[in-house]
Formats: sequence, C-alpha cells, structure tokens
Amino acid sequence: MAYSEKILSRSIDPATHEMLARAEELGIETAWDRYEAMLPQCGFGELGVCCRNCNMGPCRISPFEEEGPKKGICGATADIIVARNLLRMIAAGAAAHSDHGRDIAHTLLLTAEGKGGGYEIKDEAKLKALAAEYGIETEGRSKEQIALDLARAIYAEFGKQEGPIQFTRRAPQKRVARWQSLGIDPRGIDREIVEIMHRTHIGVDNDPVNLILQGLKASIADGWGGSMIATELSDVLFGTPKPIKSEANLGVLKEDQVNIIVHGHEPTLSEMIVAAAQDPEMLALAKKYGAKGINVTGMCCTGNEVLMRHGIPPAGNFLQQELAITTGAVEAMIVDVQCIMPALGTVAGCFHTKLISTSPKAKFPGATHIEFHEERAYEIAKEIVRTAVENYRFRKPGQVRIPKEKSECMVGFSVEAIVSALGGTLNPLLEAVKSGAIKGIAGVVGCNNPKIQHDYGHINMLKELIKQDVLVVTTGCNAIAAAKAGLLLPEAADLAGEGLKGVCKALGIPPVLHMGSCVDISRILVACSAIANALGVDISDLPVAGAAPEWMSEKAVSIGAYVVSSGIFTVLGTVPPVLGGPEVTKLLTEGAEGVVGAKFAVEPDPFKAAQLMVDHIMEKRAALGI
Ligand code: SF4
Ligand code: MSK
Repeated sequence: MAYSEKILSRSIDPATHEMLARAEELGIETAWDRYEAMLPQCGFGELGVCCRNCNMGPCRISPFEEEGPKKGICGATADIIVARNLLRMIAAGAAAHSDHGRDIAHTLLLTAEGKGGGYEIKDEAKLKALAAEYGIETEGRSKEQIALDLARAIYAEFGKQEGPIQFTRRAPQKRVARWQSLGIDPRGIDREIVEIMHRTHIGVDNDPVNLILQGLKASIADGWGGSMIATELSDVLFGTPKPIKSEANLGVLKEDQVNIIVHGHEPTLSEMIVAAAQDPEMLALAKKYGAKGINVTGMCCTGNEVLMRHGIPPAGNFLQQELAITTGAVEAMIVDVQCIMPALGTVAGCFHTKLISTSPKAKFPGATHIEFHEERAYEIAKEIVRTAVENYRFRKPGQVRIPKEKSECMVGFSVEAIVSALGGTLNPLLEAVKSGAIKGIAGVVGCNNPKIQHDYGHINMLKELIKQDVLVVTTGCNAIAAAKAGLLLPEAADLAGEGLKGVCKALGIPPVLHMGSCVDISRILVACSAIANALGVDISDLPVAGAAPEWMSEKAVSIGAYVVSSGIFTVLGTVPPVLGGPEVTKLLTEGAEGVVGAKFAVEPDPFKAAQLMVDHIMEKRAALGI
C-alpha cells in the first residue's frame, strides 16, 4: 500500500506505517499528531533556561545578546539555571530506576520470608555470588536464609547515610579512585537524589560545576546502584537470561487468541501475568469464549524482561503503544510504571480494549485499576488475566487490523550468557578486539522520540556500526527496534564488516547482542569492568562507546550521566536542554574528558554519530597500542 509522505516521514517501520494510516482513518490521535500540534516548541525550554524553582519566578534567560534578562530574579545565571534543571532530570531518572530496584528488593525480601505470592528463587548460584560480594555467609544455609540477609543488606543501600554502595566496587580500582578523588563516589542511593533536590532549591548550590558533579554522583548511584540492584535481583528471582528465540513487531498479535500486552518496566508483575496466562483454568476460560489461546506480548522494557526470560514476543517499542491498541485486537494492555502514555485510555476507549493499571504509584485516565501486591501476586495476576479473557467476547472483528510484519530475533545475552557463548571466558572476545577483527564495542540504547523518524536513528546507527566491525550491545527500545529489523539474528552478521562477521559466524551469535531492559545497562557496565580488569586498565581506556539515538526520558539523562561518569564516550541523538548554558555545555562536551575521562557529543544524524563512535574507538585502540 502507498502511504502519504506524512506517514512515511514518521517512521521507517512498515507495521507502524500501516497502523498510522489506520489511526488516521479512524480519527485516532497519536503522539506524532500531538508533537506536530506542539510546534514550534518553546525555545526557552529547549535551551534549558526557564526556572520555576521558586515563586518569585517563573524566570527565563534571554538567549539574545542584546535584549532581555540575563539573570533570574534571584540572580541565577543561565548556566546556574541550566545546571539545576539538568540535575533535576537526573534526580527523576535515577529515582525511577532505583525505585524499580527497590521494588525488586522488596519482592526478594517477601519471597525469603515466605510471604511472596508465588515467587521463588530461580538462580541460586547468582544469589550465592551476590551474597559473597556482601560478605554474607552461605555455607550450610538455605537459599531463603541467604536471600533474607541479602535483601536486607541491599534494602539498606537505599537509605544509608555513608557509602560506599557495594556494587560500585565492581568498577576497576582506578575508576573508584577517580570517583573518590572527585568526591562523586555515591553514598546511599536515596541520599544522593535528595541532595540534588536540596542543592537545586533556591539559594543553595549556585556553582554549575559543583552542581554537575552532584548530578554525576547521583547518576552513579543509579547505574552502579539502583539499576544494578534491579538487574541482579531480577536474575535471582526470575532467572539469569540465556539466549532464546522469539519474534517482534505488531504482527505478533493474534487474530484468534486473547491478546494481552504487558507494558511498563518491572518484571514482578509481568512474570506473574506470563504464568497466569498458562494456567489451565484461564486457558479453559479463553476456549469457552471462543479464543484459541492466550497470547501474551510485551511493550517497552517490561516487554524486554519477559522476552529475554521467556521468549514472550514484543509487540513494539515506545512509540508503538497507541498503535498496538489501534489494531482493535488487544483485550488488555496491562501497565505498571514508566513510559506509559496517559493518552492510552483515550485510544483504548475507541475499542473494546481494557487499559489496566496496577501500581499504586501510577494511575491513568480511562484505566481500570486492579492493584498489584507482591504478597498476592499470582492471585491478582489471575484476576487481571481473567478480566482480559472475559473481554474477548466484546472484540469487534470488523475493527481488527493486525499488520503482518514481524521479525525473528535471538535475545537474552546477559554477561553470563556472553561468557558462556565465548566458551567460559572473555578471552576469545579480547583476542578478537586485540587482533582488530572487532574494532570495539558500542552500547546503543534508549527510547523513541517523535523528534526523530521512529527507529531511523536506531537502525541506521546499528547497521553503520556493525558494518565498521563494531560489536553492538543493546537494551531498551533500541533493542526492540533491532529485533524488528532482524538485526538480533546470527544471520545479520552478513551485514557486518568481514572481521565482525567472521567472529559472529564462528560463535553463532548476532552482531547486535540483546542485553535486556533499560536497567540492564548495568550489565554493560559489568561487562566493561570485566574487560578493563582483564586488560589491567580503566574503563575510559577501552575501545568502547555509547549512544542513545532517539532518547526522550529523564531516565536516559541519568543513564547518559552514569555512562560518561564510568568513562564511556556517549553520543546523544536528540539535543538535551542545556545549550542555553555555555559553561555547562562546554563542561559536558569537552571538560568532562579531563574530569571523568569521557564526554558527551550530540549528533542527530545516526551515520555521523556512528562515525564519531568509531573514531573514538580507533583513538582508544591507538592509545592501547592495538
Ligand atoms: Fe527565578 Fe531564581 Fe526563583 Fe528560579 S530560583 S524562579 S531563577 S528567582
Ligand atoms: S522503555 S526509558 S522508552 S528505552 Fe525502558 Fe523505552 Fe526509553 Fe522507556
């Protein structure tokens, strides 16, 4: 079918084109329509120079040389305002990831106490390894006893007043020493976030450099704290991912089955939904209503969580959430927290679809709220699945339009799985990097953003990197874009340069490795640490680079900050709201190099951005003498 220029300019994904046309036909508004209605976006906001931190304001700094105010009413300069605003974004992002980590720790605690409604400890080896890191006795103790001590110790990381956060000690010694000398080795996770809110209150910290350092400190508490806790304890509870095959894109929805989409971030709920959907009682109910089965699919990061542990197919990434409902084939979209558009209730209202909110922290207009509590997890999951199944009879077959597009993918490359694919040690990877068969490693992650053609930034950057023999690791919505484009298959090695292709073919792995959800960027940090330690260098010496080609969330700001703080050069595809502060911009894009050994670059063109990453990788290779 031929689509209008407008539709084609919004996405590179054919399934998305089809559903955008369908939305237009039905008069359903999407994020792209709302983005266009928002143009031109506020210039002060784009530059980061508006401040509402007190009620003498709002204040905004004129970007024009001659005219307009150059200071806020309190005297804050553009750089002070930009730095404070950036810090508050980091605080929100770090809080979101860390609260996710806290919820998983809570689930582990309940499970250890025998109060978890159906959870069990699936990876005992990881439990023991983590216990050893925390100095918890494992000899002759049950897994519940160990888990209880571990959950308590990890719970304490959030509220403790003095550091260090245990997992930060996984970083190479040189990195930790650098953090310590800069005063950015984080103490308790919550403490660093609170301190951002304090310092950015009117009349507290008014030194842009001092402010940015606190931002980096809180972000390290996210990457090496909250996010890493979320990853590690999810593995303990739900199993450490291993390579598994699946499919991705809207074509995974099924015309003759009850379709459930789990959307959001935390695996505690989605794991139980997956289990409840296999309950014979639920399957019998589905049959009773004329459905051939129950098809659970995913969206965004909770989609990644169940994809890598159960092969549950993702129906799409962030910008496809409204379009999935527009298929008219979704009985229930079950949401928890983060990246869930408040617009979903309106779209669901055009169909029989039930939008079911589950977290006491996140309620949505037009949603049915069935509150999820870990103590009664399976029972509540069954109730939610039952609601979806009973809704099947209200589906209007005439309204159903499911795109055919879907691609196969191979996912679930945790660090443990990568080491096992390499034969039990990192050496084959190190040898391939040393020989130049693989030039380096890139972490490409992050969201979608209607400011960039959907998936265009992701896919072109990935293809360009692998073509130039850079092995890619991916998480979040980039990972789902890669899955839809067939880049997570071993066969995609044919698109890679000769060196990378040879390595992938020999090991039977894809050139783009799916490492999980956004909190699983912590897996990338662990991998970088292991490589740096094996080579006896710091992470900032490695031929590695990071990128978020289509980022939009505050979590992505925190991620960017902790990746750079960890010593990894990072390219952003959408412009962060900092350009109104020349000193802050210079610090992030130049000065940071001399401070943490890495810096940011902003480049919306994915080909040019990939080249920046390759150039950086080549410089690091030269410095290492390889
Ligand atoms: Fe204006 Fe200063 Fe108040 Fe911000 S803190 S709103 S710049 S007076
Ligand atoms: S879900 S943070 S849109 S990657 Fe993690 Fe996707 Fe970005 Fe949310």
